[in-house]
Amino acid sequence: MENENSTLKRSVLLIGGPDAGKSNFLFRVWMAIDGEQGTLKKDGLPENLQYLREGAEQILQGSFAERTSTTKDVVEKVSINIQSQNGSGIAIRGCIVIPDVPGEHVVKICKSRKWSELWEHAITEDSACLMFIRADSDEIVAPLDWADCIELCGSELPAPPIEQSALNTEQELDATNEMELPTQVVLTEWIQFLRKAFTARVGGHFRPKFGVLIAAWDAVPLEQQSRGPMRYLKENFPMMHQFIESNAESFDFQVFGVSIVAGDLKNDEDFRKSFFESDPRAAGYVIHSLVGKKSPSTDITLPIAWALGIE
Ligand SMILES: Nc1nc2c(ncn2[C@@H]2O[C@H](COP(=O)(O)OP(=O)(O)OP(=O)(O)O)[C@@H](O)[C@H]2O)c(=O)[nH]1
Ligand SMILES: [Mg+2]
Repeated sequence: MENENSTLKRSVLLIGGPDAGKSNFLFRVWMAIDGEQGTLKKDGLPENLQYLREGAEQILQGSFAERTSTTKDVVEKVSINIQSQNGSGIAIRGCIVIPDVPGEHVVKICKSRKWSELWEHAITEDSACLMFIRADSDEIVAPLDWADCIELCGSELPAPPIEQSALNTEQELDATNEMELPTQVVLTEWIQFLRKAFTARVGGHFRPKFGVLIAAWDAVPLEQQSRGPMRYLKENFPMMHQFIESNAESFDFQVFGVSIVAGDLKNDEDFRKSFFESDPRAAGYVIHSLVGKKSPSTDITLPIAWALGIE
């Protein structure tokens, strides 16, 4: 990656429960890569062009793309060839592989506490993780208080009892019980599953990049927006926030706020009108603290570029 024209093959794992904003982010990122508007630019056409185009088309027509589980029952493994330059101006060409997995699958793995083949093979020294939480989603199972967490997880922060030796089949995952786990418990457990898998497959010394994306940042109440995404996490998902704060040696964490079109295409008709009046391909932003202080960026590819080590 440090040599001129160096190539990288990297995978970025999109992780999150149902309705967390993963697919819409992916489609919006493809629009930016395709239109060469951000840090990442396309280098040829991806294999899953149809899937990406259909999703992007829906957004351009003024609706959010549909939830993955309602439209398909297979995991879309998207690979996009990209070119970019790193901070020192060195040209980078590579391929990013992004599985777009229905959120139900992520929850089932947590409940069954068994890893699946898909994730096992996705963990390499070239992978980074982006975990999604969507502000204001009806699918978020409310945060618990500490006492409930301890009762559910057996300790203040849940230990990862995942069985990597016994990989789950999709049928086994389907048979998992229907108990509803709070979203922050699912996500915190997932961070630990991933750590365990990275340690087993790459080594304990490896410190993967791990971005937490608060999707639909436009739906966050204004006074919370002004305090930034890390504070949002602390106020709304305190257990997960504490886990991140106390495990900085295990992962290179960053928290982003992301709005794919800078408003709500579903519920805000005035916004929808203004979306068509301006350039729909240029809408959207990322709130980040990569330069120390909280800043906005119109480069929607930024979290992926960061995860690839390019930003
Ligand atoms: N206001 C607003 N809503 C968003 C944004 N991104 C996503 N949404 C909403 O979130 C819903 C779910 O987004 P998806 O991208 O389908 O979420 P997902 O994580 O892929 O969901 P599954 O496929 O069920 O795992 C969308 O239908 C939109 O209503 C955003 O930037 N702003
Ligand atoms: Mg989806």
